[in-house]
Amino acid sequence: MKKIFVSISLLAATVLYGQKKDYPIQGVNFTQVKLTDNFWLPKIKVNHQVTIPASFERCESTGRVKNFEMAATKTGKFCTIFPFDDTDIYKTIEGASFSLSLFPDKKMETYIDTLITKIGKAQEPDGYLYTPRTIDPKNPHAWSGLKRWEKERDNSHELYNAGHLYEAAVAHYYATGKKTLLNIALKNADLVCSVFGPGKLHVAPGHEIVEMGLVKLYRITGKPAYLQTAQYFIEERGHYKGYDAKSKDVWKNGAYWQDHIPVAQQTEAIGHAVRAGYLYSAVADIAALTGDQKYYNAIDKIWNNVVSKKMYVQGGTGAIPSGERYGDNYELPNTTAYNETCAAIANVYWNYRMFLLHGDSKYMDVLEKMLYNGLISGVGLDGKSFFYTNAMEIKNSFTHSAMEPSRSGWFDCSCCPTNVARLLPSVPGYVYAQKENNVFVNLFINSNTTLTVRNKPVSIIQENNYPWDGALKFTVSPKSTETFNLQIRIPGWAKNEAIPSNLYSFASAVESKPTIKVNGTAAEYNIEKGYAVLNRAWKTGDVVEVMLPMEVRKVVALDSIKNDIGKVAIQRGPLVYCAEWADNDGRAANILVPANASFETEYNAGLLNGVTVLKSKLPVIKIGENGTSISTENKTVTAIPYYAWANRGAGEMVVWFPTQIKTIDIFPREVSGGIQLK
Ligand code: FUB
Ligand code: ZN
Repeated sequence: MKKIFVSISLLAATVLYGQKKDYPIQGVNFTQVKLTDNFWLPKIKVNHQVTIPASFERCESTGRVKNFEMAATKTGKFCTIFPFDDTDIYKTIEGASFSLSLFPDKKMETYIDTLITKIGKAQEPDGYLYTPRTIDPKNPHAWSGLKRWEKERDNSHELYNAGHLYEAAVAHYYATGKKTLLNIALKNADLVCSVFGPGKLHVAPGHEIVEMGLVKLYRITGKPAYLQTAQYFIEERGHYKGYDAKSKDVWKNGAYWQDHIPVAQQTEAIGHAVRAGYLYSAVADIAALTGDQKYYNAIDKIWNNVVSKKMYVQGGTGAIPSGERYGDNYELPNTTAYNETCAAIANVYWNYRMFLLHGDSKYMDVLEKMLYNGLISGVGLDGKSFFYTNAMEIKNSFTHSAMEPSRSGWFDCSCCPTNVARLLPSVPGYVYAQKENNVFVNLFINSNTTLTVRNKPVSIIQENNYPWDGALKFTVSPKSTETFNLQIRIPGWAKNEAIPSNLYSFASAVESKPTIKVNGTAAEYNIEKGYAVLNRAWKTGDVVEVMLPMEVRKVVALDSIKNDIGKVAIQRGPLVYCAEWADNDGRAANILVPANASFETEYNAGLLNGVTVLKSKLPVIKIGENGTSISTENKTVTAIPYYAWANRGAGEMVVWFPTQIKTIDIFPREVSGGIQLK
């Protein structure tokens, strides 16, 4: 299979169009990093073997594919629920394309070809591609409006569908070298660029992603219109006609769509969390490609706001079910936490771009937090059961109707499963990055890669047992001796920092510090922007050993988060832990973790595909049989990594543990409209 690397097309764009500005740091393409590990590689294989085929199957069985067939012949009636259902096919093609680069699969490739043929036939002659209208233009989907684009600002999702089409097309082109989907995307993008812009139609897209997609098309083609239109869509925000500056209601003031004030003036993450994450990613792209300082300022401020006031301890964002949106500062309720899986994915895209802009490890710390916790919790170990929302707490009494105590194979609005399908195979692309003679090591995953440093091949082999163990080994082999900086991320959690802000902190500091050896001898290094910078003339076979202390840590929240007062969360390495009913006699909401509690670690290969569990003898609340008395008894409690919960049926789960009886919430009834768990 032909593989085309991002760097080649970037180079082409630079040479052809003289474009100079870009991210100062360049990512290392995911195809260059061959994973050999026991954590990510099995997940990515399950994604290839189970998730992607299951998603395609659901796209067929629910009528999503049929919508394209009907659009081709302009007969029938749009037969699924949402006007963005086309995107499930695009996202699965994107995931499958990434995956094909890792696991060549003729059958999957051929199937994608048949889908692309159907997509092409559904495209109107001028490039318009949107089955909810094309099937029967006189009777479009109720959200679509009678005229093209007239409801884009609201909910038609025409440009959202376009954005996912572009993302899929670019992935497919890179993976296969085929231009079939790319040509469809370019035709659509040309239409979009001809319709929207100064002196043309004005709109702030109702659901962002078209901006990121256009930037990717720009990178491939170097065509300025794509970049200009992406920038234009960002600049269109903040001119919402219904804007009511006094209203705190995100529906009335435009904030749900991040359209309340111009992006350059935005300082707070607001509104629908997935929309926000895609917007902030695109703003980073535009900041990098234009060098415009106002965009740097805006996303830096928004990032600080999220990380210091709006992020759950497992990296989740978008706390509020109504509107799937960010809450106010410090509004992070546990019983009703929404935390859409797509929001975590959008934030991975955003944090990665922030790292490429600034070269600071704090962005990768946050990315790692989301990746290992609140993102992969969205997919079951079987690869075919998903969470749309990622709960922070499930109690045996009642839970909010928006909270999911158990996973589902698909949803009417199935954005999350197909988003997971595209994110997972791209994980190898987050391991390394480069800037001139600096090689950044961001993620610790067993892998082999060959990079080009100063025009010479340098191979790096990673060997570790991460995230279970903090011992990391890197074998660095330049073809011949070469001097460069190996910059290894020293995670915040290994330096007594729970998150790069004061929102969460470790209850007590640990003495042990990360250590680094080169060829067996303690290494000299500087810390720059969170990276240990090892500068030397590297020789073939040089071995770097890093030891990251992996004590079990108690995490406390700033008192401003009312819901976490008097409670602790548990973290070890990058993993946040939870207690689940299945390991604790059917309950978890009755567990106390007093200040002096300590945990033992135990690797259990047979549990949840192999996990390190934490064990401790802890007081557990017991309610007397007559229901009029309570007492505590000491029991051995087991905590599992948060990402692995809900793989053994529905029941209680807790992330934030009360430290004393006075902070335990024995039978919360705070929410109406709940569902009864068995
Ligand atoms: O609107 C398209 C997708 O559906 C959003 O990103 C999700 O939050 C869901 O509402
Ligand atoms: Zn989603």
